[in-house]
Amino acid sequence: MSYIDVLRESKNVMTPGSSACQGCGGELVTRRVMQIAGPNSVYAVPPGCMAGAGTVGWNYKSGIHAPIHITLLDNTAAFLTGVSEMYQRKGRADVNMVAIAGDGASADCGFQSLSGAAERNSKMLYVCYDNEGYMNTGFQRSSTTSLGSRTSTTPIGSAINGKEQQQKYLPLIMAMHNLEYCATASISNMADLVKKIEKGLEASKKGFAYVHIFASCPTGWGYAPQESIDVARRAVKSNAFPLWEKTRDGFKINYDNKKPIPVSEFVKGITKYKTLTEENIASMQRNVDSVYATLKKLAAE
Ligand SMILES: Cc1ncc(C[n+]2csc(CCOP(=O)(O)OP(=O)(O)O)c2C)c(N)n1
Ligand code: SF4
Ligand SMILES: [Mg+2]
Repeated sequence: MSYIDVLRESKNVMTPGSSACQGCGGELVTRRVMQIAGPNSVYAVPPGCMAGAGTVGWNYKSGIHAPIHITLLDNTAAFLTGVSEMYQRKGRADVNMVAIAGDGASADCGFQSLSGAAERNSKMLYVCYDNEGYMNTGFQRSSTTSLGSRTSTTPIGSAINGKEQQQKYLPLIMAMHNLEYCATASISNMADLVKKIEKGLEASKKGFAYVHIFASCPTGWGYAPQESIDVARRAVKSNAFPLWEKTRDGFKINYDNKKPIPVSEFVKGITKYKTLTEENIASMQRNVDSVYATLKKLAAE
């Protein structure tokens, strides 16, 4: 079935009229993941934009047509492990266990819980929507925020010029947990994203599945809402966000970029990168090339 058919024939578990900003990448991720996993699922969503905008909805008039829990920021995977265990014991392995968590809740605050559940191979699909920051509380930097980004805790001024560190590459760290399934996806490549959520759900019946999704944020990053998909596409095309997956058969690059566009093309027009120096861009390019070279080697093995 084509991905259009999958989406057309599935129920929209998230009601229309969420209170996310226009053009929100995280909202698109949440809506699509829930559409594919469906209502026969238990969802766990930690505090963040998607808990606020998607789960609670607008004036309590919209929300999610499925059981959903707002976990703590730092315990999503541990919480869902308990729920998953209970459903197995009750003979309800048919119910999908799905976490939809931000980068802060996954790479920083909730990392211990995430890593623990992954190592135990707990049966669930864990989706991280990565908007590179703590957006819901005022755009603070997270460990996945990229170098040079302007955030509320890494401002642009005389003392510092945006974030001073390179971003943590969480998907590869997760792949090293010997998971049933691990992948990256982007809101710009929907056919690939749908396939990966389907594979992740299938793998979650055997153990832990992880999908890390690029989910650009117009409000926090500073670009027009209608540009979200284009920003995400440029991230993929420049290898700033490469698309790959790791199954039990090994690594595979799903979008092999023969002629990547330079990182300078990706960052163009995005306010959070407004004051990147040439040195910043060169450093980002080296980091991007180095991660991609590592992925190529892993995929060749
Ligand atoms: C332990 C703890 N610290 C801080 C908070 C406040 N808080 C709520 S949502 C949030 C941001 C979460 O960021 P992320 O997971 O990336 O999701 P996003 O807001 O970007 O969607 C923070 C810091 C909290 N709920 N719990
Ligand atoms: S601040 Fe960003 S992540 Fe949060 S709802 Fe708005 S666009 Fe989405
Ligand atoms: Mg975030």
